[in-house]
Amino acid sequence: MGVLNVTPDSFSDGGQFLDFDKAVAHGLAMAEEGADVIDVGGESTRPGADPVIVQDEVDRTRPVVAALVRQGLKVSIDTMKPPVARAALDEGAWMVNDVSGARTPGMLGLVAEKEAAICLMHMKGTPRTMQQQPEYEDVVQEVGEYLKERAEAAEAAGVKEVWIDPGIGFGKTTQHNLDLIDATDRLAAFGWPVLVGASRKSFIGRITGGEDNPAPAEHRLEGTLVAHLRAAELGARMLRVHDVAAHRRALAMNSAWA
Ligand code: HH2
Repeated sequence: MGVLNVTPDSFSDGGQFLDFDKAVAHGLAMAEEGADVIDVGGESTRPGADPVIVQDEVDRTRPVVAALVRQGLKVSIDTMKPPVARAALDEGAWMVNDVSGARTPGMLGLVAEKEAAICLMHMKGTPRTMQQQPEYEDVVQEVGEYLKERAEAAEAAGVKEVWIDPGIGFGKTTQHNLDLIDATDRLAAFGWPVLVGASRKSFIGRITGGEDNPAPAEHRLEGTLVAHLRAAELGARMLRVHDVAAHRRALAMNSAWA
């Protein structure tokens, strides 16, 4: 899954694809590089990000989704807001990728009605507050129980294709992120396909550059690849990535031993 942020403020590529033509060109380029799905988002969820009003988010994402669907691409819409999801689904999007686990009333019913897929992600708190000293008794247990509860709610609402995602970096310390990636097999054992998104996230910068001198987003590719290959080995079925070509090469090499 290639990341396409149509936002001014995403943490690693904010502002690069706010322009319609640039966004569509980047989506097509990622598909060319081997992305099976393009994840279009119109609101940054980086720690501390300000919420975006609904109409702005629709205006940013809808034309891009429509253009990519017209080109034959499989598109997901990264949103927590049912009206934004509806606009994208009306344009032919395949999946709603909801970082809040589809807790907004009406979201699950909408996805069921449109016969779309959903990705349910775990987040502790909101993007504004989530990195303020997150604590868990047992992070894997807690995230697993949450995802199971949300996936069962989605199925009860009539959604036919459900994906789950531990939400790397969403209300988690470095150690929580490492533990969750290492527990991909335990999450996969629930039976729903698992999506993992560690791409360029700040814990990778802290590990590879050090706590005092974290590596900036543009120097996090190697760390991202190692984290994602580990998740893939443990059963992740989709990886949400900014650097598609590098991931295709790394995955091809990794599978040479299979
Ligand atoms: N991470 C981000 C956004 N959406 N969706 C899923 N399912 N899983 C993730 O891990 C995930 C996600 C954050 O990354 P990015 O889109 O690059 O940044 P921003 O939220 O600042 O736009």
